[in-house]
Amino acid sequence: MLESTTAPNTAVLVSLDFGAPDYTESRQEFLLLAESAGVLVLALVEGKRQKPDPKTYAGSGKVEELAALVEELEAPLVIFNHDLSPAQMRNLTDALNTRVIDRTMLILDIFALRAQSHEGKLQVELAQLKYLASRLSGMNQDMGQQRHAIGARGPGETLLELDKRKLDRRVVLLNERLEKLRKHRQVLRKSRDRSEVLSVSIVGYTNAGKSTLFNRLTHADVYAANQLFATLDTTSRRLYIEGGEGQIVLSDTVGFIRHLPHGLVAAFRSTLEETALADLLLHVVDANNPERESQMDEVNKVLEEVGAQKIPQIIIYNKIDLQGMAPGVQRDEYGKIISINLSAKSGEGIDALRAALAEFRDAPEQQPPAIPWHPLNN
Ligand SMILES: Nc1nc2c(ncn2[C@@H]2O[C@H](COP(=O)(O)OP(=O)(O)OP(=O)(O)O)[C@@H](O)[C@H]2O)c(=O)[nH]1
Ligand SMILES: [Mg+2]
Repeated sequence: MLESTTAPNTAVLVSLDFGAPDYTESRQEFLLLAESAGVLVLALVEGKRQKPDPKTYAGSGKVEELAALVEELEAPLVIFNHDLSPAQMRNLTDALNTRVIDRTMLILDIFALRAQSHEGKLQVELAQLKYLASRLSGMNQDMGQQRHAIGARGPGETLLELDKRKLDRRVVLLNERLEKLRKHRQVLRKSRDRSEVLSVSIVGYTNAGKSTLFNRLTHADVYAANQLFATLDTTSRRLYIEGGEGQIVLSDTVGFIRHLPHGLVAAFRSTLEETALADLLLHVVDANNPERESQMDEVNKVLEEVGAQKIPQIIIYNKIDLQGMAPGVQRDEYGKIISINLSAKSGEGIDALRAALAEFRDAPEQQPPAIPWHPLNN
């Protein structure tokens, strides 16, 4: 609901360091998440702790510091880079005397902002309802008046008026609608299978450059931006590659992130299932990101959750223009393509990728995929 963000949202951000090795990256990611949600950051408050305080997460000293800052800056919102329990949320709301949201709510909000398709909107609403239902008690009572505020988009504004039964009914209804869409998708997929199309899905961490690569390959014009979760809906396009008979359909998908809210994975199951049914995955990695290894692990973890861990993968090391890396293909000792260095932005290395796709299309049996692949002439 982009139209609901007329006034800029300002907030104080809170990020606590519990000694995790990826803390710096997580903090950077948090800032980008806030920016992606359209938040104007008034201040970033940091601190070190051994473990979360059960009552207020941040501990009483930090909460005092925060309260003073919130008052001084007249901050209408505080966002935590962590997941808060309903009790913590309630205690913090009381102590800070302002609205408080956690990382999951922030991500859900970005999703609500970005959902374009009917299915995407239903999925986001379902995830929001499930999440908020478990946390009704932690919500600030004035949320009803803050309809345009971050964290209150989507079903948030009407939630407090709904009793639990109505809420459950809505969840059942949403599930039914999504199930119908899923069946429809299956029918489409069957006809696509019959027409012997090679389906290739672009997957990867958010902001890795998936949509830029998709546009580069298909000459499409899907939204690509330096934002987290710029893409929410799966887009598919036919890809023409010279030589060979079989057709290729390429899909751009939603990006993954560490600590992806659990309900979100469930809500996006049907879209992600599409990924799980692909013949080949192009796993796009921001080669320039110091956390690229852990980002790849995170992506593979989600792929496993949706049953896509056995699909052949080509790793795409993207953004080589930023590092001055050479474009090219890396193969293993059997000649199987492991990874390709390229720049979706400048186009360097794209020819190598097109050649790799043609190779996979025309001689899939020469690749040693983890699961038996159905040759096109099967
Ligand atoms: N320098 C450089 N920047 C790139 C390259 N590819 C993508 N980008 C930039 O990276 C940012 C993210 O690109 P997207 O294509 O939107 O990334 P995405 O993986 O689709 O992101 P989400 O949809 O948000 O998950 C944009 O600012 C792109 O311009 C590249 O090869 N080189
Ligand atoms: Mg994208």
